[in-house]
Amino acid sequence: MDLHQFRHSAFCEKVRLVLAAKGLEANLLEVTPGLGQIELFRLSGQRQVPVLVDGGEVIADSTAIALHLEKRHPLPALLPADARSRARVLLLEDWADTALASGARQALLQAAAADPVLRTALLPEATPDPLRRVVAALPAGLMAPVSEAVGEVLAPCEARQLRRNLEQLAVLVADQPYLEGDRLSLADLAVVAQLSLLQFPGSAGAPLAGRGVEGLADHPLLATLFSWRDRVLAEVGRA
Ligand SMILES: N[C@@H](CCC(=O)N[C@@H](CS)C(=O)NCC(=O)O)C(=O)O
Repeated sequence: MDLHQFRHSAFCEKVRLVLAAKGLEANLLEVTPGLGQIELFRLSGQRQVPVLVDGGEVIADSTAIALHLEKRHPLPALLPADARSRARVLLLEDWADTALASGARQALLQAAAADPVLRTALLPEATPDPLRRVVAALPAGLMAPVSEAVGEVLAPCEARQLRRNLEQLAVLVADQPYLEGDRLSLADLAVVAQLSLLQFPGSAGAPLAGRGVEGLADHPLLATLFSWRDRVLAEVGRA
């Protein structure tokens, strides 16, 4: 299998986690933003990552990929057999992929505008060194209005709602190992993937590991949530 990806995309991380949970391996092919996406369009009919090529099948979208893998490799199951439980998993997964994903992405971009280490580490692998240096040297005062202009800033009420939702998640995992039922599911993996944008796990390597969005990555009420995230990563062998 080939996984066309962006290294730092949470949706690609979600697929990598599904592969890891099922003990599967895929060649990770880094897509160059822009030019590489034209190739991706030729391959899949759309330009977003992740795209999985499995034999003759080309599958775009992290949920479609997860469902494809679940069908091809049913064990260990990431979707419960019970219909109600499965419905809760799919609803949670969709919440993680939409509201949580959008809040986490905007919060990270906002944090990166203020943190030169964060924003250079997030640049695509192929970024030439001179451009990296230019990006690192951009003053935060210049970055903020650009982020605002392209709508990539969380309004204070959205930032508050993101924090509250994360606090609710922390309550859910404080005394149970999984978001739904008594085994790992797609809901856990979808949430874990997005949480990695807010506080980068050890596997992100230096200088990203442990860094993240100030006020969330270091929020005392969210410590349980990030420990749960690390435990889930360890369970799929990604600690
Ligand atoms: N619903 C899609 C979302 C995928 C997505 O948003 N991918 C982003 C990277 S995180 C992307 O490819 N962005 C590039 C673009 O839109 O041009 C999924 O679950 O896979």
